[in-house]
Amino acid sequence: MVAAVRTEFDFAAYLSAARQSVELALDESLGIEQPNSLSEAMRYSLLAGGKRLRPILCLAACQLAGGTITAAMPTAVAIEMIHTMSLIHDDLPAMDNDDLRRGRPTNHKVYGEATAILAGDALLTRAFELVALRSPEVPAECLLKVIGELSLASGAQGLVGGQIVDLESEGKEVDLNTLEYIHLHKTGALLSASVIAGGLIGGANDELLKALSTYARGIGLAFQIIDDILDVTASSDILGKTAGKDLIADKTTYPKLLGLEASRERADQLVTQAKQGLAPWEDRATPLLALADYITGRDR
Ligand code: GRG
Repeated sequence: MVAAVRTEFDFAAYLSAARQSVELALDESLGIEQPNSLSEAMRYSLLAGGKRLRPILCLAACQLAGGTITAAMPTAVAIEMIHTMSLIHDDLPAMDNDDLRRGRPTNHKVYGEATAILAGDALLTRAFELVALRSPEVPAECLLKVIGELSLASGAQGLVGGQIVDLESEGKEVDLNTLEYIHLHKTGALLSASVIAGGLIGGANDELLKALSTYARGIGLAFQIIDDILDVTASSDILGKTAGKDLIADKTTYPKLLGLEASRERADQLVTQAKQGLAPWEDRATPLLALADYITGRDR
């Protein structure tokens, strides 16, 4: 009798290959358009590196559901465009007023505020164009659902809603509910939409969509709790973030509200639950399980 051979999953190789294909697709998604200044500003931020977590989650969820990388790639690229747009606008003087992003001058520092706003607007609208008009392999009915998910995740019930509550909370002590609202909307919404959109394109049934949604919510929140922990522990560098850089006094964090130990436990619990939900899909869920550990720094 021949025993089934379970091949070891090489996450580093998986991540590197996924990133490479996403980078290529991102590069190809923007032509040299007129006016040139707008095109340059869009490319500057879209191709500025970054971990590409959202597109990779989208591709992995699509594959878990039984779909192909090619079918999901336009949506994966669209999601990174929405993410990039939100970073460009977040960095503006009217919002976080940041000079640096991913180790380079922010978009408005290089191109000026007006162009940065417009580059963000153009990336956001291009994202929806990609899904609606450049996903030939995906049935229109499915694309409509994907567009719905991305709209909800971007707007007042998603990123924009999280951002406004965050801005309004500046300098104030907020409670756990408000903190969680901010994180679930600013970060969780697009991470969830990435996984759900991938699942939809791959043909996931309701049971899988529900598990994917729980998975994404858990890792999204855990990602933020760990980010908060790093802000106060200054002990390591995780996911490219320099730890301990801002012990910002007026910012409410999980460790401030719950204490360090309880925050760590909460993050751990969320990741464990997120992963458990995908257990019925066994080996097919391996990339998403490994991504959960990577995103929440549990793989090091
Ligand atoms: C989307 C219509 C629309 C408007 C945007 C400005 C704004 C409204 C929202 C701000 C959202 C924001 C900046 C959320 C932070 C999300 C976050 C965790 C960013 C860091 O994500 P990583 O670690 O970054 O994946 P990289 O650089 O790796 O891509």
